[in-house]
Amino acid sequence: MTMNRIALLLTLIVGVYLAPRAIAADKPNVLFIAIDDLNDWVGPLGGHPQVKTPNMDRLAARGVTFTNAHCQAPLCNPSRTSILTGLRPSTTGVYSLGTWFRKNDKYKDWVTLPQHFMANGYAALTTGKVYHDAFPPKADRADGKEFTEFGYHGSFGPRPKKPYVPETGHPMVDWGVFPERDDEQEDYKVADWAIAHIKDRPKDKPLFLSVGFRHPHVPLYASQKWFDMYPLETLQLPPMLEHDRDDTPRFSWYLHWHLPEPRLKWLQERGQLEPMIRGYLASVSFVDSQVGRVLDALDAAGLTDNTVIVMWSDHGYHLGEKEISGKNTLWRESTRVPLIFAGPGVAQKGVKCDQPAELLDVFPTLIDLCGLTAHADLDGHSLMPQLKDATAARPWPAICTQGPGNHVIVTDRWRYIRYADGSQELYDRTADPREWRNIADDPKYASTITELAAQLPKDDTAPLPGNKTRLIEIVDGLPHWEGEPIHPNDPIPSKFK
Ligand SMILES: [Ca+2]
Repeated sequence: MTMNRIALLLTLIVGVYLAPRAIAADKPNVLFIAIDDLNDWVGPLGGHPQVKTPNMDRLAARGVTFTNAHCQAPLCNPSRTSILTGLRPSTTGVYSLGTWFRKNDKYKDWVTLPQHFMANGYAALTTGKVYHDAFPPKADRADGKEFTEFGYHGSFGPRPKKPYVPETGHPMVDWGVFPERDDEQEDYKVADWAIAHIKDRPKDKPLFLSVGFRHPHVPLYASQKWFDMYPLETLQLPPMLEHDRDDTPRFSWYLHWHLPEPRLKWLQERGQLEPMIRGYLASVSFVDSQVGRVLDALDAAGLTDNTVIVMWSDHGYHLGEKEISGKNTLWRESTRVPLIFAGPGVAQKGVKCDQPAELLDVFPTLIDLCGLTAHADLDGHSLMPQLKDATAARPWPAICTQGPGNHVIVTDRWRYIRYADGSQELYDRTADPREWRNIADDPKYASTITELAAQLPKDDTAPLPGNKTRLIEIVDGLPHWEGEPIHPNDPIPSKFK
């Protein structure tokens, strides 16, 4: 080997070792805020006229809020897996609570969103519930593998000795004033960890900090001051249509067969609808205050101008609409989520974008905003055109999936649902914004349905082996709930009525 060749080789080797740091030095930090079960009841989306979220409001004022953004699954694990892998549930086969996507051989070495940041020279820190609580599995939690560092994980809590509403039959499905002080809340401790690591961040690398809050997931506990913001006497209920489910296919009811969340009738009969809604609003305002503490820490560290912020929720939540509470549906209340971007590269301030958007889009959008290397085969699309011009058309619909073969396609005008048994719903979002009238059987819309159905995901990957919790699928022509067949004349569980 000539001296020239040796010199060239040395240059290449040194270049490879120095490159990530050199490239990363001018990159923005990222604050990735995940919220659990937060529907559109936030100031920027106006889903409830009384909700108070001053911190989300100030974040929205600094960037772009997507008003027609949808999760990829109306349930924690598949939704979070989807945003962090950039792949649909129908691509990975992760539809339920108990499955880790790396059990799919095709994706065992898949580079996730935090790993892609790590590969681009970032320190990827995480605290709270970002993946679903059981994941990554303990064996994969070594620092440097899925994240550079795992911080305070926390849990749902604290909880009173006895539930306030024991008749729900599930200790988590509860609401009331607890604990006495905010700093006793697990979410407060998660915010504390994030704040400490913003102050004491790595000096040689940009920061990707993911922070996952658990409120307003049940149980709906917050201290007194948050409940005081929503007096029962003046509390407004969301608009609801009586017998709203009468024009929906029976298959749609199977999606939340035997779930612990009470139905509207159950709540009304016990005088618990208003207290539950109040608990939800109080929990939203509490979690907003924790978002605010983290935003304040960024300001205090002088990092706000150099930090891309994305705030999202894993899915929505029904509070009486369509006669139920909870998630696990393909209806609007379950799939619509807050999605807000702010920071360098987001030129528009306080702007709303009504184009359909998906949580899947976060991965490619962050790649563009931070100038990372490309990542092949992501299912989403960068929202950079909409961050530059909120009126820029996004040609793709938003698609949410609940179990194999059940999807909703959301466009600017339509919401089309097709279930695994072939039954359908169609709503005209312009004429019927609350989505109360299923017009799928009207022959007038046959060609509309054909066009929308052509956009259904091409893959319907079979569910990965593992826990079937919360999974609905068709086996041998019959709907199965958590692996057990439901016969067409099975009685509806009493809590469902
Ligand atoms: Ca959730």
